[in-house]
Amino acid sequence: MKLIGSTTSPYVRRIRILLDEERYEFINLDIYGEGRDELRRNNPTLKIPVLEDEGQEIYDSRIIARYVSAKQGRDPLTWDQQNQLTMIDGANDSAVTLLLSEKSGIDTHQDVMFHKLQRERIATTLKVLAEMVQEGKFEEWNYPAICLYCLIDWLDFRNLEDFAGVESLLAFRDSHKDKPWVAQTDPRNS
Ligand SMILES: N[C@@H](CCC(=O)N[C@@H](CS)C(=O)NCC(=O)O)C(=O)O
Repeated sequence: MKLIGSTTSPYVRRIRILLDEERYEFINLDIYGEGRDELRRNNPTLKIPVLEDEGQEIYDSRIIARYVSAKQGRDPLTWDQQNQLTMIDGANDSAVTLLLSEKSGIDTHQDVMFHKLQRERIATTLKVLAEMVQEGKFEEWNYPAICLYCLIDWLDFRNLEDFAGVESLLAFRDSHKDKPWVAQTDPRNS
């Protein structure tokens, strides 16, 4: 099994944590620099993660997680868990968009519809996710909880969110930060 990704991507980190003790090769690419040709050879959507296993290539963390979970004999996600993932991915995709805009020299704090829509989505999803944490809906350390962890820790790592009013998300993050695969995949140590 081979996982193509980077040490900073929250989408890759969730798969690395899910893979846990599995034996696999990790290819760490700089997808905006010298690793881009390798990415072009492996995924026409030009995104990470990509998983390769027994001649099968799989794109997108959500599909990779389905593949890995099935191999590990885990139960499929419930519809409510799928909705949790959709909220986490909604916030994560919008935050990646804001980060790439900033890296492109665009001021994302201007009064521009596109950036306001991203910020609104991040705010609405984080609010609901914070309420779910308070209600105990992320108590079990399962795939949605891993994804939430990777999102919150990445927003903090990239200084993209001040977490005002959604402090329970930081408390959730802190309660899991010393777990073995979590600590080993901390993007700050890469
Ligand atoms: N839906 C995808 C999103 C993956 C994604 O956006 N990965 C980022 C890295 S954090 C990426 O490859 N971005 C490249 C780009 O947007 O050009 C998944 O869950 O795997």
